[in-house]
Amino acid sequence: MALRSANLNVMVNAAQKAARGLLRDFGELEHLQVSRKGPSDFVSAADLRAEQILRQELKRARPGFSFLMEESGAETGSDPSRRWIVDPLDGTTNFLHGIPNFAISIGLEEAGEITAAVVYAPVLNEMYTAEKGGGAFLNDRRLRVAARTELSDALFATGIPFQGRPGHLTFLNRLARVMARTSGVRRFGAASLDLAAVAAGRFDGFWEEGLQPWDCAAGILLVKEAGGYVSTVEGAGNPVHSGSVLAANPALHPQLVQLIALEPAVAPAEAAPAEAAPGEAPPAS
Ligand code: 2AM
Ligand code: CA
Repeated sequence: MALRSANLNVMVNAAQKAARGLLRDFGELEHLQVSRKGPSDFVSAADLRAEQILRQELKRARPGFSFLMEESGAETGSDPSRRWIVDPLDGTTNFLHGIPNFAISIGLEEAGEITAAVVYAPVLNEMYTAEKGGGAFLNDRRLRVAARTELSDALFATGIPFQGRPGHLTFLNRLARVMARTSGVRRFGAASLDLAAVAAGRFDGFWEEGLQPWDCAAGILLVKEAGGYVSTVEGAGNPVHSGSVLAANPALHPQLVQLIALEPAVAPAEAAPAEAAPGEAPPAS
């Protein structure tokens, strides 16, 4: 295992402490289906409790650092050049539905650059860590992005623009192109873990737009420290604060950028409906 810096230790310890509450709440969820308020209020409360623990722990260890947190927003400390970027529960929808693909994500930004990262998926017992120049790790194992170089062999992850957000048709056109040329596309619903999976070589690449810094700051450092490239979907620019993220190994990164940038040949909405196979519902008309 790599020697962790004092800051990374603070981040790991805070994540482990907050995770205990999340695990307890995740276990409680199944009993809540009949409660009057419903499970989504319960999940919001779980999210807030986790954020409070993270805030407390990080502040106790580093009193002057600033914060950017999903629930409580930005807070400038006595040291404005160092900032924790925190998502207490990435993959909230998964959590709400009893799907264990959720994580705590903590990035440390120093002078505008992400220098340390923790993405912790407590149910999966996966602790991803990285430090600038020090490599990326899953628990004790050093990570390396996948070695595949052909789009046709490659498996990608993405995120679908969520309710109320524009860009669905653009997304569907891009998805159609990537689906047609690659080994497949997955959508797991937690951007921090999608990026961690790129770092681990499980996915060959990932793209998503409309993300917040707390969804992706830590995951981006994981990919870079595992030898991958990360940019915006357009292929240039800083992805952390633009919310547009494209990550892959060095061979596939330019190929994915190019494939996504192509003009649509046929809009998915224009495609002819397929005939129903035996045992399937007929296509809606
Ligand atoms: P969240 O679970 O913390 O909300 C999935 O596409 C990614 O988008 C997740 O990392 C998710 O983080 C983020 N996201 C942000 N706002 C969202 C919303 N309203 N609905 C679904 N996903 C959202
Ligand atoms: Ca999130």
